[in-house]
Amino acid sequence: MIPSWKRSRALDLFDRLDVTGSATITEPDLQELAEHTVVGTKADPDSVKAKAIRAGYDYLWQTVFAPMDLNGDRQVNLVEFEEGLNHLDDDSFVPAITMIATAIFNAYDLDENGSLSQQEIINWLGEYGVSHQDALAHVRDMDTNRNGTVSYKELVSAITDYYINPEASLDGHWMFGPKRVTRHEAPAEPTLDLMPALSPEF
Ligand SMILES: [Ca+2]
Ligand SMILES: [Ca+2]
Ligand SMILES: [Ca+2]
Repeated sequence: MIPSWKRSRALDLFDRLDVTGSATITEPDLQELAEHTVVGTKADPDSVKAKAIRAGYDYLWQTVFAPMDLNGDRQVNLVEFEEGLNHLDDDSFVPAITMIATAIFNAYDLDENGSLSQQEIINWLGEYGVSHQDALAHVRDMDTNRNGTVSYKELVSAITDYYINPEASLDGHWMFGPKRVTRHEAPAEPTLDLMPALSPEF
């Protein structure tokens, strides 16, 4: 059972998933997200890698979002979404997220060496409008064994942790779009805080 979701996280995710701006999440939203990801990988649209990405988002729709549609209009509105999130269980969510993470990992591991280098991650997140600096910060977040690259295991645990652990500080939302607020942004008011932008625990 996934612990209850913070409303702010739920709202942010809803917004990212609703790419068509219809105030509902629909199958075409997921298809558009898949296509955006395919374009980002620069993989041949007919390649096995591209098909795996589409299959991941399709599976996510079928197993996670379609069941949230309580009134059967093939759209998940915000009320249905929040209700659905709070009844989500690992059995449906984790396999779907893992499937997409696997597809993304394979598509962006361009040299197929089984890990994502800093440059491969910069290529990937750059497609979502994530800055070079933020992409490097993501690498540091995900690279838990600090060997300078992100393994498949590190990637999947970064993504699943974000959704399953409400206290997780890791940002897993880039699967669904650009990072919007970063911890590197300058404070609104000048302060005397002289701490470095990256805290040592990262
Ligand atoms: Ca509905
Ligand atoms: Ca690689
Ligand atoms: Ca690593």
